[in-house]
Amino acid sequence: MILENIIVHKILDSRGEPTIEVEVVDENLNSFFAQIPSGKSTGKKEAVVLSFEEAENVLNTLVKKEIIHKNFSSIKDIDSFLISLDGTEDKKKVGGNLMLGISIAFARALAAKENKELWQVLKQEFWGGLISNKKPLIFSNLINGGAHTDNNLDIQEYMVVVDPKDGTYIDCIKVLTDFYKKLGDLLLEKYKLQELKIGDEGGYSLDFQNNFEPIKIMEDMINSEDLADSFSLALDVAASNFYKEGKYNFENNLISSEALKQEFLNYLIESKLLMSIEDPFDEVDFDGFKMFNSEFSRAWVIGDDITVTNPQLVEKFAREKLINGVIIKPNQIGTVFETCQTIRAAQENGLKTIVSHRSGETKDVFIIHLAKAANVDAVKIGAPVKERLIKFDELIRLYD
Ligand code: 2PG
Ligand code: MG
Repeated sequence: MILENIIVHKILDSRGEPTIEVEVVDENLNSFFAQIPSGKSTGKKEAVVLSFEEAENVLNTLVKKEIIHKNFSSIKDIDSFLISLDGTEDKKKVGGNLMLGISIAFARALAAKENKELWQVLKQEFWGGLISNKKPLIFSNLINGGAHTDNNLDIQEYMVVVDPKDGTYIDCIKVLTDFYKKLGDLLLEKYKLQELKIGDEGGYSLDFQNNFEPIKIMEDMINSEDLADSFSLALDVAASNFYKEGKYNFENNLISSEALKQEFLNYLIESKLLMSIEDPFDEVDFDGFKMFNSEFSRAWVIGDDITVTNPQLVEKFAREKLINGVIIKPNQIGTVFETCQTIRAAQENGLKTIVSHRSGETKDVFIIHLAKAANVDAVKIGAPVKERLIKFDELIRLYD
């Protein structure tokens, strides 16, 4: 596969922040695009994000002359080339966002050339084309807190987890959307509000009595709507955002890792439907993760900031039993090849895999294709509103 040109465009993400879109042009002068999302609560070891101006400069002065008119036979081929061209640990020279944009747009060009869907090309190259019909669970963030809004919740995300079981996504997304609306009505009434604010990922944002209350409200609603068969609950604590010098600033108290663990233990006792907790501790609080993961076998203990979609870190923390599941975000690592390597490392080490959006999203549906190709356990895609709907629609198109 030979590229004739690569162009970078400046676009806005769902938060209205600038991000990049990469366009690659193939031998027949057809264009293929990739839009790159951005995170607000980021892990310290994520690939470096270049501004549009920096990305444009490095593309025109370095990357283009090395890549254009060269033949690349696979995604791994072009990604390995980009990785060595960059030559840094954190991809600061070429930029994780620019590299990922080229990588995804190239994969789309390859799929078009082979007359295949994007997910088929990914599956063929990284999973040997094995057929499977596993339908991922949907993690949908309905109440926002932490860095994604300005209410009093320390915990960043309160998600419902929807299991499509043997049904279609179109049906279960309809049930999810109704649930989301009813939850909004309930919150308006309960707190006597005129309107509800919305956080970065489309979830409701208001003040609560404490960090457990949203879990309780959603659990009661799942039970009263008779949905406990297919709905459960998950949290993304994103604990790095309230960790300072060895303590957690939780509900306005500075508490230890042990005390925070106790808090989550209580949640798991009081909520029968809570099944997954992401980033319960700071990304350097390895003891916290280890204690939690060994004591609470009932819950998925998910790494995100601690693993940053890095295959070595995922393997290390899986072996040391710090986590039993992992978030996969392509822009944390910066290439499709490494993202797929990370998923494979997770699968080989028996971890649950959740392919995830970012809080600053775009129209790009790459993660849904990745989820299908890799046969992952879950997709995390925010509330069923606004820009996030595009990903729900792609789920319906690819699976139903
Ligand atoms: C997270 C994500 C997505 P951000 O922490 O898991 O929900 O947020 O993109 O801000 O890192
Ligand atoms: Mg997270």
